[in-house]
Amino acid sequence: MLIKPYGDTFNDGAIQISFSLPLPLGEKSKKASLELALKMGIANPKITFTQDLGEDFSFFIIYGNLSHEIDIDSLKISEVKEPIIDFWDINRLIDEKFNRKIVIVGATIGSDAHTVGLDAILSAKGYAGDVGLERYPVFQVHNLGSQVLPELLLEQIMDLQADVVLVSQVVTQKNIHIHNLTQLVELTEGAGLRDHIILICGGPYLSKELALELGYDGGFGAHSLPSEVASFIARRLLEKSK
Ligand code: B12
Repeated sequence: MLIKPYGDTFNDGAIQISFSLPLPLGEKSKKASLELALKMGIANPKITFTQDLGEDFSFFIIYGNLSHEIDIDSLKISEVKEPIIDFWDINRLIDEKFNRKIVIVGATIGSDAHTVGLDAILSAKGYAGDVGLERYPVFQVHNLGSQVLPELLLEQIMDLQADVVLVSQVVTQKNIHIHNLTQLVELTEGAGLRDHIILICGGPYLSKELALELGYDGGFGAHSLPSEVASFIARRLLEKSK
């Protein structure tokens, strides 16, 4: 089945896009924005908003009709969500198996200062009505905050004897997240720790596939819930202890 976005009438392809150009606002940059829209397959492009950003940059919002369509039957979805384990079951299962608290260390690594996502997963308050990992009696959570260099995180992993390490990467400009995440894996491998910890990364532009590719046990993207992460940790811990 072929589908298109729609606005006024079904399958009219109506979309709105926005972008900035490295040109001052003027007739040339307006023409360039329309030409770019046409090249993107947007028919009848109209400029609905412009702004001079100063220093020879300009901003455009363009409305038009997308000519591309997508065959939804050809799409293969590989990310199947793992089932959630109930809060009380997680605490019971871990307590029965390990009879101690599981040490979780979390940080935002590199120069990344975005803490809201990591806090959403770790803090007792949680996210979207879902309690965070600090609320689970079987977890002992150490939230190291933001801008933790991978080398320092490694030290903390060793000092705190972490079972689980959660790292957040929100900034992906110039692939800085790939660099930071790879460095952390290499450091844990170098220290002979990789097989002893569960390493998880998260952030709005991360996926499970990318996480596995980079050598992580799991990866969580936009809108992840603490209960999904807690369930993943519980399942992984139990599998590893078999
Ligand atoms: C708030 C914010 C800031 C605040 C951060 C304050 C703080 N203490 O966190 C401040 C003002 C400091 C900031 C600064 C910058 N920001 Co900013 N920021 C945002 C903003 C508006 C919201 C982010 C947020 O809080 N989301 C809410 C949380 C709950 O969502 P989340 O992060 O996705 O987290 C969820 C999941 O991703 C996941 N998750 C996240 N981490 C983890 C970790 C683990 C282990 C797990 C399991 C799950 C998980 O679970 C969370 C809950 O579902 C976004 C734009 C946007 N609307 O998203 C830009 C945004 C993230 N920022 C951006 C940029 C570029 C910057 C700056 C570079 C800007 C600049 N030129 O100075 C600086 C960078 C500073 C630095 N050194 O990192 C870009 C990033 C683009 C990119 N892909 O690289 C964005 C997307 C804005 C944009 N559209 O350009 N920012």
